Amino acid sequence: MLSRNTLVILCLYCYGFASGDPAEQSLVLEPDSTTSPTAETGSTGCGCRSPKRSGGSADSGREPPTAKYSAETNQHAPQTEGARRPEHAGTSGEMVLIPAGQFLMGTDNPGIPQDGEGPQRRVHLSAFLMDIHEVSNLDFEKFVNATGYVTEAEMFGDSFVFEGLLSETVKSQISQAVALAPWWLPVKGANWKHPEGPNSHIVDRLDHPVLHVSWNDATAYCSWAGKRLPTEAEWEYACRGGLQDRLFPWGNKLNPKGQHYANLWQGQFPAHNTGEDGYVKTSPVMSFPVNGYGLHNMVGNAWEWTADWWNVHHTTDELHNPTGPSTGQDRVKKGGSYMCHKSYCYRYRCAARSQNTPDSSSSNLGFRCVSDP
Ligand SMILES: [Ca+2]
Ligand SMILES: [Ca+2]
Repeated sequence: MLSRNTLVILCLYCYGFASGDPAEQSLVLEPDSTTSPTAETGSTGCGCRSPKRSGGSADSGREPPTAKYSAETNQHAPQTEGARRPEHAGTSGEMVLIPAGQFLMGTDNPGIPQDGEGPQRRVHLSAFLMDIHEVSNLDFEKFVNATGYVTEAEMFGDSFVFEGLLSETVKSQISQAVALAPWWLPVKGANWKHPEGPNSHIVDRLDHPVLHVSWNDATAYCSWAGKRLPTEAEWEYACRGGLQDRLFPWGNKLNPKGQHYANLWQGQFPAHNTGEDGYVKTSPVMSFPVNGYGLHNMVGNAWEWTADWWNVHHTTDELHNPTGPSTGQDRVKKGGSYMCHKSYCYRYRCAARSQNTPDSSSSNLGFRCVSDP
């Protein structure tokens, strides 16, 4: 049986978190060894200090999609498209070929240096296939129906949920919180089928990313589907969509021509999310414009597990198909989520990264799979 009560990272939504077996659950905050307190300029103490770059430099020159992505247009968008198109939502769902090539992984201008975003180094990759969207609730439901799989959150009996998603009734039943990230609450009965606890359901969001899945759960799903989790290098290469040295999958401007390209947080975190991009929670996995490789939501919406162990020190040697450290305690996750705001968690960049223990789960963490062609 896996033990996951060993780690609760300093800033849960930025870094990682774990809840323990109810019988022995104790949320213990540990100093984040990867974070230098002196590097903090914000008040969060979570390693999410404001980045050095404004992200306003020249964009890629790639033609932006013509559709305007805003709260208004997204509310009228076919938000159940993924759920109504089983060819995209099942385990035989659409994948896209990511061509073999080389790219510059990481950055020499890290927004969050202690995360090990740098140094920039050249990486060569073989071609691979990647899911065009995050694994949806409907995808995961097919897996569970076919195999009887029980997720770790279900076995442990709880998972972490962002306070802003919870009803007053649920919140009133919770006495624990995480001191330095009080917006994360351990909710009994929260799991992929009940994202905000027992009284919540996924029936109205089958085309949204599955949440509350651990790295172990994600690995099990991908294996069942004849796929695997992407390495961090594969994920980042795919995120960049063929562009070189850009912040985001579409370029350097967060909102080109005033349009939203990802499901992030607008407003003041954690008190107020304006939902200017159309969503205050997750969005359908097929929402927002695709990047140059045809991939949706590589940044934002749900964080995505990768196969690699976490490490913040990287060689500058040119590597071919790197698979990360051979051992570790945490696994790498990429892309940020709908909870990311520049002031607290500037991690919705391709070079950004964070980590969780492999048995952790939460209301903003999902995954997608890759396979070899
Ligand atoms: Ca949003
Ligand atoms: Ca994502």
